[in-house]
Amino acid sequence: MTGPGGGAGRTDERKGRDAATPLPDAALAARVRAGEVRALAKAITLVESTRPADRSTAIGLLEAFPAPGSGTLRIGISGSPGVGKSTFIEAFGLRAVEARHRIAVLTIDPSSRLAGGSILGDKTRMAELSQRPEAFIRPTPAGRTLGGVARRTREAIVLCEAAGFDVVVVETVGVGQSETAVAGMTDLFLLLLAPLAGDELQGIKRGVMELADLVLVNKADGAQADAAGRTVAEYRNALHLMRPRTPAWTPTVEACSALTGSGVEEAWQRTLECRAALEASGDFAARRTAQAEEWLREEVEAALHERLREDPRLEPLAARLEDDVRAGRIAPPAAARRLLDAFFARPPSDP
Ligand SMILES: Nc1nc2c(ncn2[C@@H]2O[C@H](COP(=O)(O)OP(=O)(O)O)[C@@H](O)[C@H]2O)c(=O)[nH]1
Ligand SMILES: [Mg+2]
Repeated sequence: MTGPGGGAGRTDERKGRDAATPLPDAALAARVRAGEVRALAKAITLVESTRPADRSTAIGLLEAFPAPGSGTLRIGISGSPGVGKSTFIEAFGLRAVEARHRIAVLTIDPSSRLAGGSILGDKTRMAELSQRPEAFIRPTPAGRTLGGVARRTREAIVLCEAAGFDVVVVETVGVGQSETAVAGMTDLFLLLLAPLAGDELQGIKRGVMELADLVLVNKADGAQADAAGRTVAEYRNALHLMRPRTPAWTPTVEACSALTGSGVEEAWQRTLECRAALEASGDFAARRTAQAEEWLREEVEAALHERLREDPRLEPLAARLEDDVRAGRIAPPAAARRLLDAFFARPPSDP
């Protein structure tokens, strides 16, 4: 698929150029579909771009993949910074590759604004995996808003799948609402925890536990091995009291060590079992449908918001209304209504 020929890609590219209305994204789509990793990286850069002109091209590109991801598995992995997510994904990913999967890893770190730090860290944590031709590792720079990150990550997932990566892992730091966002765009959610120091359950929010299909207590090695065992027991008890996401699958809690590799095979097996159970019950298809619906809703809301914000004809009115709100001359809801009325009375023409 990724062979030097890239034959299919080149043919399509030529076809695209000969067509009456040659689209630059048609060529790119063909190269993505041919599994060209450089084209995939370029496509993801395109969908991440905040330039309005790039957005149109990105949408054109995504139109090539309207029904993404049949036969693929999207795994969300979350946990506190330093719990060992990247180290775990290295071991887990190599196991997936061994089972002849092609794995893409998208890392989101909403806590780091600066590109660089965590990205370099991830590359070194996934040193072996990142060298494998069957793996693709891509850090997602933190956007201005979590919603923005999630939107682009959905698009990156689709592009990875189109390029033939049948396992897509989305790694996110467990802060704020990032777990909920990631659980909403993946099929299966894996929560990584650290061994407990005392008897107290960690400050893990109940809502996050309820999202988890698999819970792994990492760093079950050396001096922390015993604590990890106790932690597993505690979380098993805690999970008993919660309602599982679906009757088809009872979330599992197990210990592992991403560093030594112990428990990683079990985690891979549990992943396959979970997938099989969700597929048999219809939950897998239902989660995919929910992902698409949620994506559509998010996209409508976000795109509407963007258009409103970027419409130059609204600027004078918006500035005036902001002044009026600041001066207490108009109530904010009334000002918002006036702005929206003006926007919808004069819809921006499509470029
Ligand atoms: N002892 C031990 N250390 C680990 C394990 N997994 C990760 N670490 C270490 O924990 C630190 C953070 O790991 P990293 O994978 O970057 O965590 P992330 O922030 O969750 O992605 C690194 O120094 C790892 O070597 C493990 O299973 N056992
Ligand atoms: Mg990491």
